[in-house]
Amino acid sequence: MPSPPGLPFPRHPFVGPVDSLPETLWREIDNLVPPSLSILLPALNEEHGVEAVMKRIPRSTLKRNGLSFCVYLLDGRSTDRTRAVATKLGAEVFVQTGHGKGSAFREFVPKIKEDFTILLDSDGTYPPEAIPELVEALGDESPVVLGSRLRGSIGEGAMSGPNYVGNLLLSRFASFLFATPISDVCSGMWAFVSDRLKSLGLTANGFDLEADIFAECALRRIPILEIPIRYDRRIGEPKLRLKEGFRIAFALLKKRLRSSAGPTVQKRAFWSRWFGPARESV
Ligand SMILES: Nc1nc2c(ncn2[C@@H]2O[C@H](COP(=O)(O)OP(=O)(O)OP(=O)(O)O)[C@@H](O)[C@H]2O)c(=O)[nH]1
Ligand SMILES: [Mg+2]
Repeated sequence: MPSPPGLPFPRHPFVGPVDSLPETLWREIDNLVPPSLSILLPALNEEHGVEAVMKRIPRSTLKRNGLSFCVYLLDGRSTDRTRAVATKLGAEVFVQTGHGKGSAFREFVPKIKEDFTILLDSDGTYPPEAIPELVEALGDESPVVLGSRLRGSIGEGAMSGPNYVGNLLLSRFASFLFATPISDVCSGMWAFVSDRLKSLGLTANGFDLEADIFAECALRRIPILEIPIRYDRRIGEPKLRLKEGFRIAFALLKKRLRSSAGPTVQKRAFWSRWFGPARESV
């Protein structure tokens, strides 16, 4: 027998008197199961970064908040000690079969068992200390939470001038294209209610992952709550090149055009948003 919506585990097909337990009692039993969190760390040759990030995860705060959690390294077939370091520090390692950050994330999402999910880079740029705040902000009204660097603070040397302008322009472009405001579309720190995450039709393979998450949420009218975060200088070698900015802009445009050529309901919504309500044919 499936559990009622919102309850974390399926009921056992008990027979006899147990089966007739009142609904309220089932709810009380379910409330005793602590909510769970999966912390996803995509990594490609980040042996130093992953160590710093994992050591900074505020384990005692998470436990105090009643969250059970598991750390998963989403490894892009690193050739350094990334997997060994993560395993030593207690992460479960998942090695992707495809190429790119987006593809690693998409391969792993269907395997998520935990109620909530948090995604952050393993290069020490995003603050693991902010995980509890982002997860606490999740709820029915805010199933997706974004850690915004551009509304938060940026450490010295963490983001070059051209990179800052690029992030700002991409965020403005994304907001305009999807008629949905977002301050930092390329941020690598997101939190999700896992079921809502699984419902997104993500298609990104590389660094366009975050733009893809935003586009999918906008198209499905899933609200994104923004929380300002701090962004620090990266540990280790960057993998991102400047041309990725153009690739991300192109991916956003492609997704927007495809969606307006999609099912009739979506098409109507698109045209009526720009040109007023469509006339119904009789
Ligand atoms: N699994 C996996 N992770 C990757 C891959 N490429 C990059 N990553 C990870 O994705 C995260 C973001 O990559 P970065 O190179 O830091 O890119 P960025 O944060 O956009 O740019 P920087 O400003 O250089 O930090 C890092 O934790 C990388 O290790 C990949 O092909 N597979
Ligand atoms: Mg980075």
